[in-house]
Amino acid sequence: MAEYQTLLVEQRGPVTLVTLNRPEALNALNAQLLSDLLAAMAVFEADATQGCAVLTGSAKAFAAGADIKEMQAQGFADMYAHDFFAGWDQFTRTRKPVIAAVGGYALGGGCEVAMMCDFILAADSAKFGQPEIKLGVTPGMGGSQRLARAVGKAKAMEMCLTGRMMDAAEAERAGLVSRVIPAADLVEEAVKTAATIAGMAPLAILANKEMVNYAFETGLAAGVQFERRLFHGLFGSADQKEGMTAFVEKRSGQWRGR
Ligand code: CO8
Repeated sequence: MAEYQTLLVEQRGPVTLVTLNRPEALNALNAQLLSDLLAAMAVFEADATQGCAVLTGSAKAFAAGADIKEMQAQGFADMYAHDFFAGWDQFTRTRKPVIAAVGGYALGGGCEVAMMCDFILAADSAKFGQPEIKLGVTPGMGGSQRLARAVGKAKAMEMCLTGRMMDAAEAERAGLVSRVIPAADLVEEAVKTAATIAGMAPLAILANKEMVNYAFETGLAAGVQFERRLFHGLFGSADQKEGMTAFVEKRSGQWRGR
């Protein structure tokens, strides 16, 4: 496996486990971390043995935000000319599923990266927040948009305007996270969930992810049409024949990814 300055990456069977590893800065997101993560995601995407990834941090922090020390001295011209952090858009274009396993702080950019993943599993210790207002700025990696879509206007607005944190139980009630897990079991449960996904037919994994994401990009009628066309398309795959035949024959499907 490749070595990264800011990440630990391991393969657990069909699951790529990516651990953010800047403990000295509570996994604050800097340019090196973005570059490492995009490189690790490219390897994950290209490896046909890997079906799902888990992105996690430490018990104390998933990530405490974008690196404030890296941004502190930058002016508008620097940020705009270099389109600061636009590379994170590339992370959201990962076609295979990525689960965020969040323990401890997911603040600012940390919360935003968790929301860029396909769903969030939270440790009971997790804390989510968009505290940028306390720094005189706003979310800058999609937080205002994804949080509002996830939890609705009232909570998103309150969190952005006050910077207050949401604990795991509130985040689950609000729909920000899919499940809350005892902190000690978080990573194992996330890897187990990822392995379940990775055991599905590869084309169906891509199609399911693509169509659920489409729900956030378009209106209902266009979304339903998009879903139906992808559904129809899968009837051109060997794995649809295999999956339905396996059901009738009362056995597990043997997927070919085509
Ligand atoms: N950036 C840089 N360093 C950080 C960050 C950060 N976001 N968070 C923590 N650290 C560092 C601290 O400076 C400290 O370093 P040192 O030991 O050298 O002083 C070390 O990590 C440990 O942190 P603390 O001592 O503060 O630990 P505590 O347990 O006392 O507190 C907290 C933990 C509450 C998480 C606290 O560290 C904190 O409030 N961190 C900042 C949270 C924050 O404001 N996040 C938002 C950042 S802005 C942002 O994310 C904008 C995203 C959009 C950018 C997109 C541009 C297009």
